[in-house]
Amino acid sequence: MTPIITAFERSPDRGQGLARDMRVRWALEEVGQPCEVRLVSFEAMKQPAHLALHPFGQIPTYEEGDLALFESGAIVLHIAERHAGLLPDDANARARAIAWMFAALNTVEPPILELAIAKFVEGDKPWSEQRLPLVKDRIRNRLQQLSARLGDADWLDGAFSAGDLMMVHTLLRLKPSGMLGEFPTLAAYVARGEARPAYQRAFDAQLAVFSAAQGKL
Ligand code: GTB
Repeated sequence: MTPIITAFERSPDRGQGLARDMRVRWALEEVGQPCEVRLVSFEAMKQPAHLALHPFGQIPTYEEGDLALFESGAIVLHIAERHAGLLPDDANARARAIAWMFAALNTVEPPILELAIAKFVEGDKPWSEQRLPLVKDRIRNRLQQLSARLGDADWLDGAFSAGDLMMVHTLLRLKPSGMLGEFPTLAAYVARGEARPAYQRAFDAQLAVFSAAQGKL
């Protein structure tokens, strides 16, 4: 059964692949599973039909037969558990790969999201200039720790896994800030992720949506 995912009709990132449908698209490409994509506007996301799929009125969602899922982490884990290619067979290595997925979402992503909020939501507040360096230092702390753990390995724990997919996509959100460049080990790690053919196919697919929407303007 071909799964259906949702994505922005017009992504605010202008097709840079930073929205979270990209993680799901990438995971599906890695395992060779085609999908249908239903595009939703910001308005439609807040309507009952979409809220029935996603209680917080966001993308991405994932439908497959009777199953409806939300949360990019849960969706990628579901894909990784049902198809070969994103989780190791060995039970302990599998558990560690899943731990890296959680680390991306619960430990590395929160300070990165704080930066987006500090810049785009709180940027006009009088205290914003004082807060920004603190937020950036919290990110640097995490990046330093992650960089030390990765060392000169290609991936976080053996072969590429769903943990790397989630971590690379989380780090990509930092690209516009230039902060990744301060950590060459992580910049190279992200570049390795981006160089994967599955990433490229997923990136091109989401960019095509943005380009088509631009054409309709
Ligand atoms: N925890 C959820 C998950 O991982 O699935 C978070 C989902 C989420 O934040 N979805 C966002 C959304 O639907 C899109 S991805 N927002 C609409 C709303 O809340 O009304 C977040 C995102 C948005 C924009 C950029 N960008 O422009 O760079 C990057 C990431």
